[in-house]
This record gives sequence, C-alpha cells and structure tokens, in this order.
Amino acid sequence: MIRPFLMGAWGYGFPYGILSHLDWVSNTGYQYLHFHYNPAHMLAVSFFFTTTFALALHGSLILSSTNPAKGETVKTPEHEDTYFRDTIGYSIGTLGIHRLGLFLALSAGFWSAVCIVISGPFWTQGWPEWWGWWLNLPVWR
Ligand code: UQ1
Repeated sequence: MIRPFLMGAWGYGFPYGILSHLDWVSNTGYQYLHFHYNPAHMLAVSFFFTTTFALALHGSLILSSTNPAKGETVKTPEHEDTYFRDTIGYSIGTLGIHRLGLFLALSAGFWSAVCIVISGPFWTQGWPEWWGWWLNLPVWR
C-alpha cells in the first residue's frame, strides 16, 4: 500500500523521452493489474478529459471576448452567456464554470488516488476479472 508513495524517492518515476515514457505508462498499468479495466481509472481518465474540454471551452470564450475586433469594445459576461445559449442552449455562468472546473479537476485527482490504492489492497486478481461481479448477483448466481 505504501509503495506508490515511495516510488519517486526510489527511482521508479517515468523517464524522459517520447517512446520511453509511453513504455513506462504501459508497464505501470499492467503492473497494477491492467489499468484500462480498473473502474476508478476509467472515472479518473474521463474526469481528466472533461477537465481539459471545459478549460478549452472556457479559455477560448475568455480569449475571444477579451480580444474584440478593431474598434469594438471588450465583451461582457452577458455576451458570454448569450454565446453559449445561442450555440448549445445553455450557459452555466461565470461563477458556475469555475465551480465546474474545480469539481472536475478535484474529481480527476480523487479517482486517480482511488485507482492506485485499490490495486492490490482491495483487488488482487486482474481488473478484467473484476468485471465478472455481475455474474455473482444473487438473482442468477
Ligand atoms: C458557460 O456557460 C459560461 O458562462 C457564460 C462560461 O463562462 C465564462 C464558460 O466559460 C463556459 C465554457 C460555459 C459553457 C459550459 C457549460 C457546461 C455549458
């Protein structure tokens, strides 16, 4: 259980290099019982992707509204709301987008920690085998 927290100090951190760091990611995933089948890993990855997507939406909105065409003024938050209401029919608002970003980023980190901590202490078979849980439901077991 303590091993992941010692890895940096003991030199198991990933190496520089394009292919070598991919090798490290692949090896580490299999070492921890096949990460791509770990449900917590699935959640963590989904939250990481959603975080970058939200930041792309937000960053592009802010950059475009604060860089008006020559002769035009900087746009207000009302313009930002209107942009999203016109394009997708919904705006989460200026405070809401930051609350959403914090939630998504914290969730990504949280599920990453769950992912590594349960690989071994909670589950010792391969993660592909974990997906057989539904076969043990009392209905048809
Ligand atoms: C959004 O609705 C909004 O409010 C105006 C922003 O604020 C500045 C944003 O950056 C983004 C990205 C949105 C759209 C987000 C969702 C979840 C609809």
